Amino acid sequence: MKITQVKVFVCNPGRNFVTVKVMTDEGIYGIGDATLNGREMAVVAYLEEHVAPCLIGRDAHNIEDIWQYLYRGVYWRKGAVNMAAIAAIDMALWDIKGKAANMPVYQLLGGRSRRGVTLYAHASGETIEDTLNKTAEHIAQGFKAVRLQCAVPGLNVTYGVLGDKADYFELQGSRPLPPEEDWSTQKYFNMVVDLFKQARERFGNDVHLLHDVHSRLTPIESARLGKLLEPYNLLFLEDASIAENQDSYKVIRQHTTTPLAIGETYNTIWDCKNLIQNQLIDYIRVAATHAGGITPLRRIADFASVYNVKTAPHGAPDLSPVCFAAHMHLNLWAPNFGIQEFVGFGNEHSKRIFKHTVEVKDGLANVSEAPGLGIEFDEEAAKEYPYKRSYLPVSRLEDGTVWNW
Ligand code: KDG
Ligand code: MG
Repeated sequence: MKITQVKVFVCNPGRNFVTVKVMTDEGIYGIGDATLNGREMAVVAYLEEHVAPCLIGRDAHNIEDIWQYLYRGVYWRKGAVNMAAIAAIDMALWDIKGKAANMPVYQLLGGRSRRGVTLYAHASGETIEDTLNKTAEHIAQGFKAVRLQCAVPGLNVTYGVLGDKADYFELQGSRPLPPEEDWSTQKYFNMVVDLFKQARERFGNDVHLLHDVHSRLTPIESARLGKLLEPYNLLFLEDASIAENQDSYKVIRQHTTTPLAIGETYNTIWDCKNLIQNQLIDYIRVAATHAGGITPLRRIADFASVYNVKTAPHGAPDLSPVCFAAHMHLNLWAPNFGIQEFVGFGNEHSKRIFKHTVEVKDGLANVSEAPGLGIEFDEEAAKEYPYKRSYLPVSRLEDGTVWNW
């Protein structure tokens, strides 16, 4: 089965998405996600100029060989742009193989390890009360796990908290240059411990609670936060500190038993190797779109299982429904799957373009038995929503220093 064409699409039904369609001479095609938030067009150019020409005529069944060829053959290994491009091709090839075999991808990976995929929902509020009310709504819908984020009083905006500023944060195209946000660790600490104290008082101990620090703390600050949150029994504390220096997580780990999660910005197994093998984390959050596709995520999951580290794939709104479908198949298979982040399936515009087959009931997600990834991409509908340049925000301390250490 020969690859005949690689098509690349960019659309913005509320967020920019880069989607790849790999065509073959047998009429079967596959779909992949190559979205890199804030740098979308770099991936488009990389795919069109440098990846697509190398694939024409290759056997679409040789997923592993094509992955190795693109990863090792390039000389300039790794990198977010490169790995997002490889990821999309890899997902599309798994989609093709599933369609050729007439099986969903999870069957090709080794079959089902669980009844369904446990999700965690997002509750983000302008005040603690607002956040807790949103948490209550998710619990009422049947979710067993909720991530709590709350605006920090005294800061202009708080990263990851949409609140009533949904247009500003959620709908891309309103950020043609990076917005700048204040950060104060002191003000954040004043809020965050109270948030979880009140959450446990209101919801008891059965529901799983999670929190994302978005890497705003130094390692010793993270250690302190982990300790302060111990009484509230989090499922995990995410991205407490940046771990470019992977050893820095030893500082956090030696002080707290709050479980730690990291990995959404990682591109390869090498980025998380020390964290996993030294058991400095409990959950690895690599995404299929940013770490090179299904093939390397399977490898990372197996490696992590040796060290009792679970998988918890990134599931923010800037990962397209194609990536979510890829995660669903990995999650159904991986023996050491932990939990999947879930923010819904996008707005009505997005649903016109991406026709997925995932079902969510009582906080548990399942795919249909459709072959491949079980998702369709409507090229014509996508054309109605053109790309809009858009950036993620930059964080500064109150004295103006660029932050996010
Ligand atoms: O593009 C950046 C977002 O994906 C990220 O900020 C979301 O941290 C995030 C999460 O855990 O969903
Ligand atoms: Mg995160």
